[in-house]
Amino acid sequence: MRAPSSGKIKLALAALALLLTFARARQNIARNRPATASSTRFGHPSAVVNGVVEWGSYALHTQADRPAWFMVDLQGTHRIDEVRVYGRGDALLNEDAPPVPVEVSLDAHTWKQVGACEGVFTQASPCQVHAGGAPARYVRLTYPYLVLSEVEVFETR
Ligand SMILES: [Ca+2]
Repeated sequence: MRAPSSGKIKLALAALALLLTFARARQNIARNRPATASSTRFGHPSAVVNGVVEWGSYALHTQADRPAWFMVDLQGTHRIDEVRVYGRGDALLNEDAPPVPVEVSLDAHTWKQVGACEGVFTQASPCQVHAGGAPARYVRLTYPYLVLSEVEVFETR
């Protein structure tokens, strides 16, 4: 039996590394989950979890409900590692305004704030809130009004 060439070994190792990268890639558990909002001026809440950043635009613009809220139902309890929030692409949501609290809940009644989007966050530089493994079925953002492109949720491993 002939030993495999070093080229074949390198190719096999590269393929293995690629497989491991995909296996370890974090899955956005909010994608295509049921999403609701306090109101809709433009767009639709479902577009905030459609897996697409609406570059130069946005997915949902609520009314100025003071506070407006957006919520996604993960349809099961997960330990939340990170919530990532992509703002609007045509302007800034929170140029000089208070932070956007990020809350989690098991029942959509009792909420726990796990962090907040502070300062300016955009499509190219989304807000990243680390939730420390907090158990949650629901994730909610509140603000005087909301204009969002995408919300991603990642669980701990
Ligand atoms: Ca989107």
